[in-house]
Amino acid sequence: MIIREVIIRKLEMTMKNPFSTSFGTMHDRQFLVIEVIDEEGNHGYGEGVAFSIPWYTEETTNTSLHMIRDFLVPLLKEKRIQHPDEVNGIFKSIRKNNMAKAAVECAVWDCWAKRQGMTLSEAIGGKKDRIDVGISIGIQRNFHTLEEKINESLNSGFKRIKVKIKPGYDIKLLSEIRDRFPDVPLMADANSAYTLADIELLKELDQFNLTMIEQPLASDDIVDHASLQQQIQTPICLDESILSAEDARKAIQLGSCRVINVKIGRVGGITEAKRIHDVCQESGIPVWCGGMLEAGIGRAHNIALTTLPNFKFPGDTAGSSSYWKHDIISPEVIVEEGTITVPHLNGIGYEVDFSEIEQHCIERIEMHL
Ligand code: OSB
Ligand code: MG
Repeated sequence: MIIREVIIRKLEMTMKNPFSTSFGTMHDRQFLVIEVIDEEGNHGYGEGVAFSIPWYTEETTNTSLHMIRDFLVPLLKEKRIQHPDEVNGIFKSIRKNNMAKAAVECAVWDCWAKRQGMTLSEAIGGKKDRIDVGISIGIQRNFHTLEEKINESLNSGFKRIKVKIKPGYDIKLLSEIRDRFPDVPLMADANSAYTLADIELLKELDQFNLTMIEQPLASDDIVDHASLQQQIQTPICLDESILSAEDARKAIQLGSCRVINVKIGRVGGITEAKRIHDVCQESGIPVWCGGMLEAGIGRAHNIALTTLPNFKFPGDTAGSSSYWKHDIISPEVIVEEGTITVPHLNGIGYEVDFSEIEQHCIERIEMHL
């Protein structure tokens, strides 16, 4: 396969509900849609999941666009790609910028799967026909609204609830949740809001029977997390700290976590996500698929990845209607009784809805290789 054309689109879509974490609130979601076209005329799609502000990692929508246009796409020129796993190596000379790399790599995966007449799940080596889904609920105005959101989510069948915590919005909140929902599978995500100086508070989390605590300490740390894990019972799940399979291996060796959240964008693509899956599986560490408030194309890649066997916990892969009035794929991603049925169409398994894409497109770049 040779990629002959790449179309980069920047989109902006308003979120149905603003999403708040320990680092800020998002109302509008900017993201990239990468379309690749091979020499036979097959099309593949990937989503650039960086936010417009660099508060989750250092990348932004615009840094991704720059990397893709000026460095990554030129590396694909005249490359004969036998298998999409090769893209990871083709991009190796460019450091980090994982979300930019993943956007292009995911488009190549989709294109290749379609060319082979396979679903993306089959191309990746996944086996499940349906996946379990949880929901991540952002920081709310007060406990009452959070309680309503949790009730709604449980009524729609989500298999676990994740809440965001931050200093001053933690112990009291979790104890209120546990009073009201004693048995719900519950986890908390701090997005790096604490340090080891908060050790006494972090120890108190053990009383809430959380399935795990996600990324309590610094986004680039695995050393303090190891020391924290020794002092608490609740399993630590790393998100921001794990950017590669090498990071996963080191974190596991140090005892920094007992679970890893895999996000395709954060780790630079599907190939690296599979490697992390495998490293974790060999060490008996379960993984689950995180989310980046994606639109449908990113969501479709997440669903395919989650069909790998060591994805053992429900993912943050809620359906389109949890985020958007209208998604950019058809049909939209639907969650029924807390599960998503893996689509049967080739590639990502959903049609791209160009009328929606055109409505939200604020920049378009066409590159002929
Ligand atoms: O840490 O997993 C995170 C949203 C934005 C930035 C970081 C995170 C999140 C979520 C929501 O938790 C994931 C989703 O529903 O897509
Ligand atoms: Mg997280």
